[in-house]
Amino acid sequence: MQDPRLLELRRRLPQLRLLTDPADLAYYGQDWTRRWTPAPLAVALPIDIAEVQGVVCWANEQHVAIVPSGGRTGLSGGAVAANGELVLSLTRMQRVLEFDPIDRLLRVQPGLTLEAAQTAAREHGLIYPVDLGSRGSCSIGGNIATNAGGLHVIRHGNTRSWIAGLKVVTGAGELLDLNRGLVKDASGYDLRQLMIGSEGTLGVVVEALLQLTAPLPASQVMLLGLPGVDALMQVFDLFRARVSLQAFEFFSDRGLQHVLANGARRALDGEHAYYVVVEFDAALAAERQAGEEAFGLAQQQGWVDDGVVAQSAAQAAALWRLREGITEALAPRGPYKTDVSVRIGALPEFVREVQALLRDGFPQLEVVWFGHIGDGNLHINLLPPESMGSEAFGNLRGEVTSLLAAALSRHGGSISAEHGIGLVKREYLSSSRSGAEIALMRGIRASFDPNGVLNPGKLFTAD
Ligand code: S2G
Ligand code: ZN
Repeated sequence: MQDPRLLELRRRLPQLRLLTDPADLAYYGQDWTRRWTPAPLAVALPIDIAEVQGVVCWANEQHVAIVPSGGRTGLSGGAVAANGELVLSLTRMQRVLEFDPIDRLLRVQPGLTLEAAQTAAREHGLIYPVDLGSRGSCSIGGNIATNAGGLHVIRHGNTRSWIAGLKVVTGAGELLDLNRGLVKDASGYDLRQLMIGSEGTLGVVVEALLQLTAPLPASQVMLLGLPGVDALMQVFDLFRARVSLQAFEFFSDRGLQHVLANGARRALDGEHAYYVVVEFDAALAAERQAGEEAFGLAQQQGWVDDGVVAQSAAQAAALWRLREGITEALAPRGPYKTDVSVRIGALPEFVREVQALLRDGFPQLEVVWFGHIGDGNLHINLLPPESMGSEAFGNLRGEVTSLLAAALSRHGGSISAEHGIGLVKREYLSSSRSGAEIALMRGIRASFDPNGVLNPGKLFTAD
């Protein structure tokens, strides 16, 4: 460790764990995007808020960029350190600090995994209702930085609905204690909400107050096979009107084929254009009956060709694996992943339009559709043919994204629904946000991080 800047950091914070071993730099310098060669200056693993503040103050004086880092499960490059930044990993700060039974608040450190937070909530007979497939490795701090959504947004909303308070260290090194668990506070701008989804560019999350809630009632899970995209919306509208939805997730037959090839068991005979996993409240016999009536009505209308109702928790889990297993099943093919949103009502027209554009423009790419119908959020994953080299596919990625961005602009949609902008989509930010909005966002960023040390190059093009 000869870099004088690191020697200065070591002098200031003699207890700070600081890694410079090449293997550590590689491990901590990347997230799930795998498109950039990790090349951080070093990795700092603070143990408390004081060390975080010390590192940020050092970074301002030494003009070193910082990449805040949690579980590094991001899909937009938000936690990538490829330009000599210092990775500020919060993984050593992963304790549950306190539970308040009256406010039903869990005070946690940012490095706590989502799964550990869910477990801690259950120990108090409550739930923390955000849920993602990456629950075992994603961190609460990272969920907050990207306003993570996941599988139950239709019932519980995104992460921002469940953060009752936040402690953050700003880019200037100030410690802010935001909202402090208040249900109501009309004393000016809600800086807590501004922080949520800011992708580590406004502040480093160093503590969070998670709002817990009563567990969901017993549920029923169905897998339905649908003939086409219009049926998707008809079935969604029908079930939404008749049962209390907990989740409504869809995937295309191509998605199912990959999950089956990856070892999942087929649950429905025949081939269907789309599949839906629908989960709804079913504690009462009347609720179960309403679900079965909805299923029967959808079949009568020709919106559902076939379906299966899970008869046990194990079978429900097996049906969910068909949806949750898509990311893992596609990973070996190095897909180009997208995460777009349009208004729910615009989905059928948007899907048809983009399907035609992709079919006509990129017939060589395999297209897998899946996502969260109830949130208007689609994950279109594009797989290159085995014969296509990474450079050729890289060029196509840009063309596909430009096509998608133009289609989204026509539908008033967003280039990023839940994964964030990070590095992957910063060139396309203007397809979803106006010049005036981007200028205001840059101004806000300059207020919280006057020297631009926090995650420079993320969210915005050249700072
Ligand atoms: C999902 C996970 C990441 C992906 O499964 O809902 O957000 O696009 C995605 O594979
Ligand atoms: Zn998703």
